[in-house]
Amino acid sequence: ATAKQPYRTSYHFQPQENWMNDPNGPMYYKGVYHLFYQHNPEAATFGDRIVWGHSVSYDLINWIHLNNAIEPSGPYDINSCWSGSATIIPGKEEPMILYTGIDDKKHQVQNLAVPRNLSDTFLREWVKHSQNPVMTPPSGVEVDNFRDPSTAWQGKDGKWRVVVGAQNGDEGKAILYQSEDFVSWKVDPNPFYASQNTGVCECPDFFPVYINGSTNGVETSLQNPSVKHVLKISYLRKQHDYYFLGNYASDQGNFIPDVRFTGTSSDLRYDYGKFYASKSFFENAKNRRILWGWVNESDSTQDDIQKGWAGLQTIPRQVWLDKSGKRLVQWPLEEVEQLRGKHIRITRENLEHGSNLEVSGITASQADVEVLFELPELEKAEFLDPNGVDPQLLCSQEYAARSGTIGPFGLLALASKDLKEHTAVFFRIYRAPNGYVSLMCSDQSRSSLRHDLDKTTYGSILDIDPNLKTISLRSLIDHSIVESFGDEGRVCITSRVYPSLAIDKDAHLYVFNYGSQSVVVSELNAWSMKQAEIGYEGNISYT
Ligand code: DQQ
Repeated sequence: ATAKQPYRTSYHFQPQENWMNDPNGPMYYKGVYHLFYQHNPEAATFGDRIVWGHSVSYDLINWIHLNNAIEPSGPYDINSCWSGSATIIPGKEEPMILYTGIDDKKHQVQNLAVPRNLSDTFLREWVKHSQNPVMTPPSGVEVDNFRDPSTAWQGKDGKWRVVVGAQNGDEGKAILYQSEDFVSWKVDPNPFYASQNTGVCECPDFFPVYINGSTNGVETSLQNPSVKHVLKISYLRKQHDYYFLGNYASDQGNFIPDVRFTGTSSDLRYDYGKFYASKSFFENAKNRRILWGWVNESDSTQDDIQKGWAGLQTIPRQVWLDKSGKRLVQWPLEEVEQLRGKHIRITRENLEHGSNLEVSGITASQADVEVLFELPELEKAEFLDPNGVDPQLLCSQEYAARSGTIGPFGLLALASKDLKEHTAVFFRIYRAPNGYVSLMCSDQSRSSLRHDLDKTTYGSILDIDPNLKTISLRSLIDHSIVESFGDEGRVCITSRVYPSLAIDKDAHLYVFNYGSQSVVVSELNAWSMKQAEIGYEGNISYT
C-alpha cells in the first residue's frame, strides 16, 4: 500500500480516485443506503463525460464502491449524466431515478432509470427507460439551463410532482411537472418558485418538516397542518445552498417563501462555508431526514491533478426545524459516533483572557470534538448593529480571531505546535439594538503556510436569547476538512484546509479565549476518530 496522502480524509466519503461533485439520488432501500454522485472517472477535474458513481452502505459511514450506475449511452444523455434524485414508489416499493442528460444537441433533458433487478439489494444495474427523455426544455426555459430533477412527491390526487431547476435570462426558476405514471410528465406553465436577478436555480430540494420542534423527519409526500415546507435552491452564481421556509400552496402548484431571497447575508443557508448542491432524503427506519452536501477543494486544479482526486461529501446530517420555527437545525448522524475511539474529557476549566489550552492525547488530525462554553454576563458585550453588516467580512477583519470582549473563544483545529498554522473556529458575542447576537466564524487565513490556496474566512450571525448562559460548538476534523456545528447545529460552517506542518501526528487541537472576559469550558469531550471502511467490494472487510 502507498503511504496515505496528507489531505485524503479518513472518515468522509470519497471515491477511490478522480473527481466527485454533487450527491445524487440518496435513498434507503430494503436495508441498504445508496449514494450516487457526480463523477468524472477519467480525471481529478470536472469533465465532459460525467457519470453517476454508486456506493452502498449499511450505516452511512462505511461504504462499498460499486460500478458506475448511470453512464452516457443514448442520444438523450450522450454528453453526460448530470444530477438527479431517487423516489421510492410506495406500495410497489420500487425506486425510480430521474436525472439530467446532456443530449446529442447539448440540450438538457430529464431521463428516467429503474433497477434491472429488484432482488439485487445493491441495485447494481440501472436500465434507462425506452421513452427517454421524459422532459425536454419547456418554453421560457433556456435549453442549456434545465436540470436537476428533485425527488417526487405525491399529491392528494395521487399524481406525482417534481421540480426541475431552470433559468431564463437573469431569472432563476423551479419548474413543476406532474405525472400519473412517472413516464409521461406535464409541465405547469407557472413556475413553482422564481427569483429575479439570480440566474439559474440548481438542485432544488423540496420537503416537509414538523413544526412542533420534533427532530423526526417527514416523508416527502406528507401534507397536513403539522408540517411546513422547505425549498432549497443552489444558486450557481453564489455557489451556496439557500433554504426557504414557507407554505406549499398545493392547489396553485407553487411555494410561497416566508422570507424572499435578498442576495444578502441575511438569507438562510445550510452552511456558511463550503457546501453545495446538497440533497436530502427521508429514511423510514429511524424516521429522519438526512442531508448530504458536496464540499469542493480549496487548493488549485494543479494540486488536485497531483493528488489524483477532488471533492468530498459532508458527514451526512440529520435535519429538522428548530422549535423557534425560524431556521433548520443540522446535526451529524449518530452513526458517526461509532468511529469514536480514545476519549479526552475536560470540565470546569476557566479560560482567562489570552488562554489557549491544548486538548492533548487524541489524534488531532482525525477527531470529533464537542465543547460547551459558559458565558460571562452578556451586558458586558461590545455593541454591534447587525443590520447591513456582512458577518463574513466581520470574521475576516485582521483582529477578529485575536481580540474582543466576549470572544473570540473557540477551537484552534489542525494547529501546528507553534500555532503558525491553525484554523480558528470561534464565537464572539455582541449586544445588538434588539437583544444579543453571536457571530460564528471559521478563519482559514492561517490554516497553512502554503500559497495558492483559497483561505477565505467564513461567518454567520445568529440571534441569541438574552438569558443565554452557554453556547456549544462541535467540530468534525478530518485532515483537510473541518465541519463545525455552532449552537447545537443552528449554524454550520464547513472549511477545507491544507496544512503544511499540522499534518497527521504533528496536528494539535486547542481551546482558546482571546476575549477580555473570561469564559469557562464547562465541558469538553474530544475523541480520536477511527478510519471508516470505504473501498471496493471485495477489498474491504465491511459487509
Ligand atoms: N452539477 C451538476 C448539475 C448541477 C451542478 C453537473 C450543481 O446537474 O446543476 O455535475 O453543482
